[in-house]
Amino acid sequence: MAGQGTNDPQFIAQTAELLDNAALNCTAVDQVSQHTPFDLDTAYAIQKASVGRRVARGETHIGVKLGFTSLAKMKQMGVDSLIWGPLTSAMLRDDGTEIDIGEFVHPRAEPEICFLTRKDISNPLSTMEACQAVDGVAPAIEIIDSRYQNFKFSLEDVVADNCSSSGLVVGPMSPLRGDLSNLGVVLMDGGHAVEIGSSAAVLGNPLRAVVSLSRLLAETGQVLPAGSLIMSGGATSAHALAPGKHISVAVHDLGRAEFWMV
Ligand code: OOG
Ligand code: MG
Repeated sequence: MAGQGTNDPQFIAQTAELLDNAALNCTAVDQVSQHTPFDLDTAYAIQKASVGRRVARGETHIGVKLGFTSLAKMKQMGVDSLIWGPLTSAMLRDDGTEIDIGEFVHPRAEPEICFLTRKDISNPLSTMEACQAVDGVAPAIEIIDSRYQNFKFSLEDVVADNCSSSGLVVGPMSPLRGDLSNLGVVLMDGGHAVEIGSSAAVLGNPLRAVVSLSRLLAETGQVLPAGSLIMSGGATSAHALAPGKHISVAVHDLGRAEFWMV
């Protein structure tokens, strides 16, 4: 959808600042596209500018996340296309740590599968090549936090808001062995299962997230350096967080990751 904001450098810079400040101040803002429509390319330009502001503050790139790789997530948020965005050093939290809810607007947790890359990725990979490009795989929890009121957005809005990226907790990395295509995934809140699914929910096999990402990198002429993390996308709907919650994810064969929200 083209619109007033499309390709307007001033609109791109201002919107990046608005969304970056909303994240810094933990305040929600109006959906940008409702005031000023803009297209998807412009949304990625805003994302790039807002991540650039993080980098200017000293954060470094640690990898990439994919979003809406499962039907559960697409249905929950009412969108239907895969999205992607950079992850930065400030987002990565230790497994088992306490995380302060005061750093977020209205955070939610998602059970994910995370990959660590062994090689630079810049060309389209087959599934076999994706296996060779990956050094390890881990159970992970993504903390998403939309900077928009009520977690309501269009596809363009959420891309501009760096795909709601906010935090990630990555469990122990294992070498890639065996089939990842149908591993049980459980998201627990206080030890009780609140979301139950399978790694199959993520594009039929989470390794396809690496394949999809390799195509996006090739299309946009970017290189994802070796040693990067790839978050393959929530396997189930996201779960709302509150202080006092102990959140954990268990993925069959891969183990667990957890944090305490305080
Ligand atoms: C956008 C982020 C989606 C996923 O794993 O599908 C995402 C959102 O739902 O706010 O991280
Ligand atoms: Mg996610």
